[in-house]
Amino acid sequence: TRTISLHPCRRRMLSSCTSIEIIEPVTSYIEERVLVINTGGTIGMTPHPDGLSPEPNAFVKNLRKLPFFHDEKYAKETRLSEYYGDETLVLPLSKDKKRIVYTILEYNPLLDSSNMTTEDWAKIGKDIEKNYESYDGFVVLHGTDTMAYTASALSFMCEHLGKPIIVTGSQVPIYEMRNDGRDNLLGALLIAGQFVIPEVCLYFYNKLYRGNRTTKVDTESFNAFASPNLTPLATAEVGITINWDTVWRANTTAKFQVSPELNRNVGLLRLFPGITTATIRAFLQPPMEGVVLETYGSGNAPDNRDDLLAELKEATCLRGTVSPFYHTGTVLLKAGLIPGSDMTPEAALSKLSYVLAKKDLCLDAKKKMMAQNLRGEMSAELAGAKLCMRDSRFIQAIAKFLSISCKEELEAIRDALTPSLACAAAKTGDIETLEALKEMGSNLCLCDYDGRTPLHVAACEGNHKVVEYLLGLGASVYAKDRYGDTPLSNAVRFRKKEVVKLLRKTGAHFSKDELDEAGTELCCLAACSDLVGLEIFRLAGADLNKPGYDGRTAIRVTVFGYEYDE
Ligand code: ASN
Repeated sequence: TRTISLHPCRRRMLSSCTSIEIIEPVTSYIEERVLVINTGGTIGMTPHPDGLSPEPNAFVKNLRKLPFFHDEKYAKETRLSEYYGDETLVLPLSKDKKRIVYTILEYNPLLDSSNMTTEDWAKIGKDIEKNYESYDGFVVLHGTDTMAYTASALSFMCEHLGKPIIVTGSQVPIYEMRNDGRDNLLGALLIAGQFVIPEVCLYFYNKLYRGNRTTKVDTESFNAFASPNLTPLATAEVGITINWDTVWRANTTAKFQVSPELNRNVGLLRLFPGITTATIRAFLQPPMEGVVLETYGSGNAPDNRDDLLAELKEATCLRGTVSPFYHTGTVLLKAGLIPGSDMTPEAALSKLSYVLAKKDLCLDAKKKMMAQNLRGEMSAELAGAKLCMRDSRFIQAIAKFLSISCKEELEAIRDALTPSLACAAAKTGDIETLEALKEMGSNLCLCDYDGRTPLHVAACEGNHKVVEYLLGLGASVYAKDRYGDTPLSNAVRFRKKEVVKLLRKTGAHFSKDELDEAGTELCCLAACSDLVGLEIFRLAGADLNKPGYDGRTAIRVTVFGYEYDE
């Protein structure tokens, strides 16, 4: 006998058939279904007198002959074609014991991606929507020339996405002996079928990228794409490693839908030295409704060109990678342009096209939407330390809530939150939480908004164990809060004798000012016969013979009292 985790109808069909030969012993198969939408591109092209062009009705037939793309034996045993049709193939069993059953939907005509338009993007989107519930993942075969545009556009059109959509293709047709098409298609199928990455991705040369972060950088190399501002979501080397910290998750409970309307009255204008006002004016003429402006450096434009700025002020544009370090950068902000953060031009343009097509939004709402991070296409302006997030459910939950898109942002959020959390844990003596924060990659020596470190707090509380734990992690006994207090001065003030001893053992000491001022403090303690207080000061390194503000020492006050001298 053997168990096959199949679609119930197919299982019924198989069980009613007595002629199936049972070859393998008890095995449990999980079938994952992937829809491959073949739009064209080099991957399926063959040579023609005028150069390479797409070959219709050949792709499935050819894949069927390749054993690593189709397990004929399994297909026969499970009567795959009978159930799903001739366009459906099945990969050999994956390392994780999964069967990826994929169906190829071939477009007619197949296109070189240079011929693609927004209508083609909408068609892909609609086909995914139509088939969304029947498949676990989607692969879109596409030419490389405009692949980054399509991947970006799909990422915006697909709202509340919960399944992987992976766009791929190749530099060399799959039919040639040396080609990159086989690896790219196989990698995309394996990822789409086995991992729930709810993003529109681009897979190329062993790397899975967030689609709206990519750009084509090479026409000669198999390594044709780059994601300049975001690390890959996954790498497929000996094993497939998913970088789950970076994977984008829609912050929503809404159902998947495709919004296929796109506004075509958008443009991409690259500034260049000496660009004329006439060029800009002509470019901004109706029917143009939105322009992505590619600027210099970190978002700079000439600040001595009032003519140019006046033209831009008239328009509503989106600025490319921007940080207003220079005066030449702030002039554009003042002209009313929306900063585009680190978006690629492809992502900025398709986002603009998507946002401008929203009929129910006013211009202000559209502007706001342009500045928002909708699908992880841009990074929030947060500095991030280079630490690994590993497995923090708490930070993940916050990230999800805030719609954080990348590892750097997660790290920045963690670094902003954990000092306060660690201080709170130190207050309650909760070493377990401190340990969990440390596991997350947090630095427990960092201070909160008041400059207070967990060691300051633990010292106030006199929690010997926590102090010991923090010192063991390298917490500094010299850290000063905004009031200039060290953990030692805190421990003295709160009369935590054992902690004072421990801190002193670790090298803590009073500052020169504290030593100078200690005389008066000691006299006060002596006047109240506070022996414990005096002892703590002594342990902290104070000189009991130090005179107070009026020249008297604590010993003198103890022996004679204040009244005596008066
Ligand atoms: N011209 C082809 C295309 O974009 C290039 C390719 O796929 N490598 O369709």
